[in-house]
Amino acid sequence: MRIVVLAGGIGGARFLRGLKAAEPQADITVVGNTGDDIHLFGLKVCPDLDTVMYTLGEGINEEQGWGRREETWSIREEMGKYGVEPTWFGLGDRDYATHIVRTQMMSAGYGLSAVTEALCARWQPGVRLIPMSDDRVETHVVVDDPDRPGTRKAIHFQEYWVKLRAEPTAHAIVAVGIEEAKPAPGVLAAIAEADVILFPPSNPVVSIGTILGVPGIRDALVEASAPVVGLSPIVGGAPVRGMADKVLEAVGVETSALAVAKHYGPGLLDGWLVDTADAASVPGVEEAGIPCRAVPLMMTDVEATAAMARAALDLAAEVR
Ligand code: GDP
Ligand code: FO1
Ligand code: CA
Repeated sequence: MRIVVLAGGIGGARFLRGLKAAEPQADITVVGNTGDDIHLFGLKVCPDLDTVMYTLGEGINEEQGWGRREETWSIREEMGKYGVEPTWFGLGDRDYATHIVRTQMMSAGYGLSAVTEALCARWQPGVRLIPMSDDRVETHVVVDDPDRPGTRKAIHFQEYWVKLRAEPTAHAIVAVGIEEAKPAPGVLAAIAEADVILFPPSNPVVSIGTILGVPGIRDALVEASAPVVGLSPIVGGAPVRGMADKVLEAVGVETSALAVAKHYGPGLLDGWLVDTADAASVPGVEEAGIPCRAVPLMMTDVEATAAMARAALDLAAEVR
Protein backbone atom coordinates (compact mmCIF):
# COMPACT_ATOMS: atom_id res chain seq x y z
CA MET A 1 0.00 0.00 0.00
CA ARG A 2 1.32 3.43 -1.01
CA ILE A 3 0.46 6.07 1.59
CA VAL A 4 1.17 9.80 1.28
CA VAL A 5 1.15 11.89 4.48
CA LEU A 6 1.32 15.72 4.58
CA ALA A 7 3.18 16.52 7.78
CA GLY A 8 4.19 19.36 10.07
CA GLY A 9 6.51 18.73 13.00
CA ILE A 10 5.53 17.08 16.27
CA GLY A 11 1.92 16.13 15.43
CA GLY A 12 2.95 14.76 12.05
CA ALA A 13 6.00 12.90 13.36
CA ARG A 14 4.20 11.22 16.24
CA PHE A 15 1.37 10.14 13.95
CA LEU A 16 3.88 8.67 11.50
CA ARG A 17 5.39 6.55 14.24
CA GLY A 18 1.93 5.03 14.83
CA LEU A 19 1.27 4.63 11.10
CA LYS A 20 4.53 2.71 10.65
CA ALA A 21 3.61 0.43 13.56
CA ALA A 22 0.13 -0.16 12.11
CA GLU A 23 1.35 -0.80 8.54
CA PRO A 24 4.98 -1.97 8.67
CA GLN A 25 4.90 -3.06 5.01
CA ALA A 26 3.46 0.19 3.65
CA ASP A 27 5.40 2.41 1.27
CA ILE A 28 5.07 5.80 3.02
CA THR A 29 5.94 9.14 1.43
CA VAL A 30 5.91 12.17 3.71
CA VAL A 31 5.50 15.63 2.20
CA GLY A 32 7.00 17.91 4.85
CA ASN A 33 6.22 21.53 5.67
CA THR A 34 9.12 23.91 5.08
CA GLY A 35 7.29 27.16 5.82
CA ASP A 36 8.75 27.08 9.36
CA ASP A 37 12.29 27.09 7.97
CA ILE A 38 14.57 29.83 9.21
CA HIS A 39 18.08 31.03 8.40
CA LEU A 40 20.10 31.60 11.57
CA PHE A 41 23.82 32.36 11.86
CA GLY A 42 24.17 31.61 8.14
CA LEU A 43 22.61 28.17 8.55
CA LYS A 44 19.40 26.80 7.08
CA VAL A 45 17.24 25.24 9.79
CA CYS A 46 14.22 23.07 8.82
CA PRO A 47 12.39 22.37 12.10
CA ASP A 48 9.53 20.28 10.73
CA LEU A 49 11.66 18.11 8.42
CA ASP A 50 14.12 17.55 11.26
CA THR A 51 11.38 16.72 13.75
CA VAL A 52 10.07 14.00 11.42
CA MET A 53 13.58 12.73 10.64
CA TYR A 54 14.75 12.64 14.27
CA THR A 55 11.47 11.18 15.59
CA LEU A 56 11.36 8.31 13.09
CA GLY A 57 15.15 7.85 13.35
CA GLU A 58 15.10 7.51 17.17
CA GLY A 59 17.11 10.70 17.63
CA ILE A 60 14.40 13.01 19.00
CA ASN A 61 14.23 14.57 22.45
CA GLU A 62 10.99 12.84 23.49
CA GLU A 63 9.97 15.24 26.25
CA GLN A 64 10.44 18.35 24.11
CA GLY A 65 9.19 16.81 20.88
CA TRP A 66 11.80 18.72 18.83
CA GLY A 67 15.62 18.77 18.79
CA ARG A 68 18.06 15.99 19.61
CA ARG A 69 18.16 13.65 22.57
CA GLU A 70 21.29 13.80 24.76
CA GLU A 71 21.81 17.33 23.49
CA THR A 72 24.49 19.74 24.76
CA TRP A 73 24.47 23.52 24.41
CA SER A 74 28.10 24.72 24.21
CA ILE A 75 27.72 26.60 20.92
CA ARG A 76 24.64 28.41 22.17
CA GLU A 77 26.44 29.45 25.36
CA GLU A 78 29.45 30.68 23.43
CA MET A 79 27.27 32.64 20.98
CA GLY A 80 25.56 34.25 23.97
CA LYS A 81 28.93 35.33 25.35
CA TYR A 82 29.60 37.11 22.04
CA GLY A 83 26.23 38.79 22.43
CA VAL A 84 25.06 37.34 19.13
CA GLU A 85 21.29 37.42 18.51
CA PRO A 86 18.90 35.70 18.41
CA THR A 87 19.15 33.90 21.73
CA TRP A 88 15.50 32.81 21.80
CA PHE A 89 15.84 29.93 19.33
CA GLY A 90 17.49 26.91 20.95
CA LEU A 91 19.94 25.19 18.62
CA GLY A 92 21.90 22.45 20.36
CA ASP A 93 25.36 21.19 19.43
CA ARG A 94 24.17 17.92 17.89
CA ASP A 95 21.39 19.67 16.01
CA TYR A 96 23.91 22.23 14.67
CA ALA A 97 25.70 19.44 12.79
CA THR A 98 22.52 18.76 10.79
CA HIS A 99 22.19 22.44 9.83
CA ILE A 100 25.87 22.68 8.90
CA VAL A 101 25.67 19.63 6.62
CA ARG A 102 22.43 20.91 5.06
CA THR A 103 23.78 24.42 4.46
CA GLN A 104 27.07 23.12 3.06
CA MET A 105 25.29 20.82 0.60
CA MET A 106 22.91 23.57 -0.46
CA SER A 107 25.85 25.95 -1.00
CA ALA A 108 27.35 23.27 -3.25
CA GLY A 109 24.18 23.40 -5.34
CA TYR A 110 22.06 20.51 -4.06
CA GLY A 111 18.33 21.11 -3.69
CA LEU A 112 16.63 20.73 -0.31
CA SER A 113 15.00 17.47 -1.40
CA ALA A 114 18.36 15.94 -2.32
CA VAL A 115 19.88 17.22 0.93
CA THR A 116 16.99 15.78 2.95
CA GLU A 117 17.52 12.42 1.27
CA ALA A 118 21.21 12.57 2.20
CA LEU A 119 20.43 13.42 5.84
CA CYS A 120 17.89 10.58 5.94
CA ALA A 121 20.57 8.13 4.78
CA ARG A 122 21.92 8.48 8.31
CA TRP A 123 18.60 8.50 10.18
CA GLN A 124 16.79 5.79 8.22
CA PRO A 125 13.32 7.09 9.09
CA GLY A 126 11.66 4.21 7.21
CA VAL A 127 9.64 6.63 5.07
CA ARG A 128 10.52 8.72 2.02
CA LEU A 129 10.70 12.27 3.39
CA ILE A 130 10.32 15.01 0.76
CA PRO A 131 10.07 18.74 1.50
CA MET A 132 6.94 20.33 -0.01
CA SER A 133 9.22 22.44 -2.23
CA ASP A 134 12.88 23.02 -2.96
CA ASP A 135 12.10 26.73 -3.25
CA ARG A 136 12.44 28.99 -0.25
CA VAL A 137 9.12 29.63 1.48
CA GLU A 138 8.97 31.29 4.90
CA THR A 139 5.82 31.81 6.90
CA HIS A 140 5.44 35.29 8.44
CA VAL A 141 2.82 36.55 10.85
CA VAL A 142 1.34 40.07 10.70
CA VAL A 143 1.13 41.62 14.20
CA ASP A 144 0.77 45.12 15.67
CA ASP A 145 4.12 46.90 15.74
CA PRO A 146 4.69 47.82 19.41
CA ASP A 147 7.31 50.40 18.38
CA ARG A 148 4.99 52.22 15.98
CA PRO A 149 1.49 52.30 17.45
CA GLY A 150 -1.26 52.06 14.85
CA THR A 151 0.93 50.18 12.40
CA ARG A 152 1.53 46.50 11.73
CA LYS A 153 4.57 44.48 10.77
CA ALA A 154 5.29 40.96 9.56
CA ILE A 155 7.60 38.83 11.68
CA HIS A 156 9.02 35.38 11.01
CA PHE A 157 6.77 32.55 12.18
CA GLN A 158 9.43 31.28 14.61
CA GLU A 159 9.71 34.72 16.21
CA TYR A 160 5.93 34.77 16.66
CA TRP A 161 5.72 31.15 17.90
CA VAL A 162 8.88 30.63 19.93
CA LYS A 163 9.94 34.12 21.05
CA LEU A 164 6.48 35.64 21.52
CA ARG A 165 4.67 32.32 22.36
CA ALA A 166 1.90 33.36 19.95
CA GLU A 167 0.74 36.00 22.44
CA PRO A 168 0.24 39.00 20.10
CA THR A 169 -2.91 38.88 17.96
CA ALA A 170 -2.09 37.41 14.56
CA HIS A 171 -3.83 39.55 11.93
CA ALA A 172 -2.69 37.46 8.97
CA ILE A 173 -0.43 34.57 8.07
CA VAL A 174 1.68 35.03 4.94
CA ALA A 175 3.79 32.31 3.36
CA VAL A 176 6.46 34.46 1.69
CA GLY A 177 7.59 33.01 -1.63
CA ILE A 178 4.82 30.44 -1.95
CA GLU A 179 3.31 31.80 -5.18
CA GLU A 180 6.57 31.13 -7.02
CA ALA A 181 7.31 27.82 -5.27
CA LYS A 182 7.11 24.57 -7.19
CA PRO A 183 6.36 21.21 -5.58
CA ALA A 184 9.64 19.37 -4.91
CA PRO A 185 10.59 16.56 -7.30
CA GLY A 186 8.49 13.50 -6.54
CA VAL A 187 5.68 15.23 -4.64
CA LEU A 188 3.05 15.31 -7.39
CA ALA A 189 3.92 11.82 -8.61
CA ALA A 190 3.62 10.39 -5.08
CA ILE A 191 0.18 11.98 -4.69
CA ALA A 192 -1.00 10.74 -8.10
CA GLU A 193 0.22 7.19 -7.41
CA ALA A 194 -0.99 6.94 -3.80
CA ASP A 195 -3.55 4.41 -2.59
CA VAL A 196 -4.35 6.55 0.48
CA ILE A 197 -3.55 10.15 1.43
CA LEU A 198 -3.59 11.16 5.10
CA PHE A 199 -3.57 14.49 6.92
CA PRO A 200 -2.17 13.69 10.37
CA PRO A 201 -3.26 15.86 13.32
CA SER A 202 -0.85 18.61 12.21
CA ASN A 203 -1.50 22.34 12.43
CA PRO A 204 -4.17 23.09 9.78
CA VAL A 205 -2.84 26.59 9.08
CA VAL A 206 0.94 26.73 9.40
CA SER A 207 1.73 23.07 8.65
CA ILE A 208 -0.85 21.47 6.33
CA GLY A 209 -2.21 24.85 5.19
CA THR A 210 1.24 25.91 4.03
CA ILE A 211 1.82 22.66 2.11
CA LEU A 212 -1.59 23.05 0.44
CA GLY A 213 -0.58 26.56 -0.59
CA VAL A 214 2.25 25.37 -2.84
CA PRO A 215 0.79 25.83 -6.34
CA GLY A 216 -0.16 22.43 -7.75
CA ILE A 217 -0.35 20.43 -4.52
CA ARG A 218 -4.00 21.11 -3.65
CA ASP A 219 -5.10 20.39 -7.23
CA ALA A 220 -3.09 17.15 -7.24
CA LEU A 221 -4.84 16.05 -4.03
CA VAL A 222 -8.29 16.88 -5.43
CA GLU A 223 -7.53 15.02 -8.64
CA ALA A 224 -5.86 12.03 -6.98
CA SER A 225 -7.69 8.73 -7.23
CA ALA A 226 -6.78 7.97 -3.59
CA PRO A 227 -9.13 9.05 -0.79
CA VAL A 228 -7.90 11.88 1.45
CA VAL A 229 -8.59 11.26 5.15
CA GLY A 230 -7.67 13.68 7.94
CA LEU A 231 -7.39 13.41 11.74
CA SER A 232 -8.37 16.40 13.88
CA PRO A 233 -5.61 18.18 15.83
CA ILE A 234 -8.37 19.91 17.79
CA VAL A 235 -9.87 17.92 20.65
CA GLY A 236 -12.63 19.30 22.86
CA GLY A 237 -12.37 22.74 21.27
CA ALA A 238 -8.66 23.22 21.90
CA PRO A 239 -5.33 22.18 20.36
CA VAL A 240 -3.88 19.14 22.12
CA ARG A 241 -0.55 20.94 22.21
CA GLY A 242 0.72 24.33 21.07
CA MET A 243 -1.17 27.43 20.03
CA ALA A 244 -3.01 26.39 16.85
CA ASP A 245 -6.06 28.33 18.09
CA LYS A 246 -4.13 31.58 17.54
CA VAL A 247 -3.37 30.91 13.90
CA LEU A 248 -6.84 29.45 13.22
CA GLU A 249 -8.30 32.73 14.50
CA ALA A 250 -6.02 34.62 12.11
CA VAL A 251 -7.61 32.82 9.15
CA GLY A 252 -11.14 33.16 10.55
CA VAL A 253 -11.64 29.52 11.54
CA GLU A 254 -13.12 28.53 14.89
CA THR A 255 -11.04 26.18 17.05
CA SER A 256 -13.16 23.06 16.70
CA ALA A 257 -12.88 19.72 14.94
CA LEU A 258 -15.97 20.63 12.88
CA ALA A 259 -14.67 24.02 11.75
CA VAL A 260 -11.30 22.57 10.72
CA ALA A 261 -13.04 19.89 8.62
CA LYS A 262 -15.16 22.55 6.91
CA HIS A 263 -12.05 24.69 6.39
CA TYR A 264 -10.39 21.88 4.41
CA GLY A 265 -13.75 21.25 2.79
CA PRO A 266 -15.53 18.34 1.11
CA GLY A 267 -13.72 19.11 -2.15
CA LEU A 268 -10.48 18.04 -0.51
CA LEU A 269 -11.43 15.66 2.32
CA ASP A 270 -13.03 12.28 1.70
CA GLY A 271 -13.05 11.44 5.40
CA TRP A 272 -12.42 13.05 8.80
CA LEU A 273 -11.75 11.58 12.22
CA VAL A 274 -12.65 13.47 15.38
CA ASP A 275 -11.89 12.48 18.95
CA THR A 276 -14.58 10.70 20.95
CA ALA A 277 -14.82 13.90 23.03
CA ASP A 278 -16.12 15.57 19.85
CA ALA A 279 -18.57 12.81 18.84
CA ALA A 280 -21.37 15.40 18.86
CA SER A 281 -19.75 17.11 15.86
CA VAL A 282 -19.93 14.00 13.62
CA PRO A 283 -23.39 14.82 12.15
CA GLY A 284 -22.25 18.39 11.36
CA VAL A 285 -19.18 17.16 9.51
CA GLU A 286 -21.28 14.67 7.56
CA GLU A 287 -23.87 17.37 6.73
CA ALA A 288 -20.95 19.29 5.24
CA GLY A 289 -20.45 16.31 2.91
CA ILE A 290 -17.49 14.67 4.68
CA PRO A 291 -17.82 11.10 6.02
CA CYS A 292 -16.79 11.25 9.68
CA ARG A 293 -16.14 8.90 12.61
CA ALA A 294 -15.33 9.56 16.28
CA VAL A 295 -12.42 7.53 17.71
CA PRO A 296 -9.82 8.23 20.44
CA LEU A 297 -7.30 10.66 18.94
CA MET A 298 -4.82 11.14 21.78
CA MET A 299 -1.33 10.00 20.77
CA THR A 300 -0.42 8.88 24.29
CA ASP A 301 1.79 6.02 23.05
CA VAL A 302 2.66 4.19 19.84
CA GLU A 303 -0.14 1.61 20.28
CA ALA A 304 -2.83 4.28 20.72
CA THR A 305 -1.41 6.15 17.72
CA ALA A 306 -1.33 2.97 15.61
CA ALA A 307 -5.03 2.50 16.41
CA MET A 308 -5.68 6.04 15.11
CA ALA A 309 -3.79 5.21 11.90
CA ARG A 310 -5.83 2.00 11.48
CA ALA A 311 -9.06 3.96 11.96
CA ALA A 312 -7.96 6.42 9.26
CA LEU A 313 -7.10 3.59 6.84
CA ASP A 314 -10.41 1.85 7.61
CA LEU A 315 -12.33 5.04 6.83
CA ALA A 316 -10.32 5.45 3.61
CA ALA A 317 -11.24 1.89 2.58
CA GLU A 318 -14.91 2.59 3.38
CA VAL A 319 -15.15 5.76 1.29
CA ARG A 320 -13.00 4.60 -1.62
P1 GDP B 1 4.50 21.33 14.86
O1 GDP B 1 5.01 21.67 13.51
O2 GDP B 1 5.56 20.83 15.77
O3 GDP B 1 3.65 22.40 15.45
O4 GDP B 1 3.59 20.05 14.64
P2 GDP B 1 2.35 19.72 13.69
O5 GDP B 1 1.89 20.87 12.90
O6 GDP B 1 2.67 18.46 12.95
O7 GDP B 1 1.26 19.34 14.77
C1 GDP B 1 0.81 20.26 15.70
C2 GDP B 1 -0.59 19.89 16.12
O8 GDP B 1 -0.57 18.56 16.66
C3 GDP B 1 -1.15 20.75 17.23
O9 GDP B 1 -2.14 21.61 16.69
C4 GDP B 1 -1.74 19.76 18.23
O10 GDP B 1 -3.05 20.08 18.58
C5 GDP B 1 -1.68 18.45 17.49
N1 GDP B 1 -1.44 17.32 18.39
C6 GDP B 1 -0.36 17.10 19.18
N2 GDP B 1 -0.53 15.96 19.89
C7 GDP B 1 -1.74 15.46 19.55
C8 GDP B 1 -2.49 14.30 19.94
O11 GDP B 1 -2.08 13.49 20.77
N3 GDP B 1 -3.72 14.12 19.36
C9 GDP B 1 -4.22 15.01 18.43
N4 GDP B 1 -5.43 14.74 17.91
N5 GDP B 1 -3.54 16.10 18.04
C10 GDP B 1 -2.33 16.32 18.59
N1 FO1 C 1 10.61 25.33 19.77
C1 FO1 C 1 10.59 26.11 20.85
O1 FO1 C 1 9.54 26.29 21.44
N2 FO1 C 1 11.75 26.71 21.31
C2 FO1 C 1 12.94 26.54 20.70
O2 FO1 C 1 13.94 27.08 21.14
C3 FO1 C 1 12.98 25.70 19.54
C4 FO1 C 1 14.16 25.42 18.88
C5 FO1 C 1 14.17 24.51 17.81
C6 FO1 C 1 15.37 24.16 17.19
C7 FO1 C 1 15.38 23.25 16.15
C8 FO1 C 1 14.17 22.67 15.72
O3 FO1 C 1 14.18 21.78 14.72
C9 FO1 C 1 12.97 23.01 16.33
C10 FO1 C 1 12.97 23.93 17.37
N3 FO1 C 1 11.78 24.28 18.01
C11 FO1 C 1 11.78 25.11 19.10
C12 FO1 C 1 10.50 23.73 17.57
C13 FO1 C 1 9.87 24.40 16.39
O4 FO1 C 1 10.57 25.39 15.78
C14 FO1 C 1 8.45 24.86 16.56
O5 FO1 C 1 7.81 24.36 17.67
C15 FO1 C 1 7.66 24.45 15.36
O6 FO1 C 1 8.21 24.81 14.14
C16 FO1 C 1 6.24 24.98 15.45
O7 FO1 C 1 5.58 24.49 14.43
CA1 CA D 1 6.01 23.35 12.50
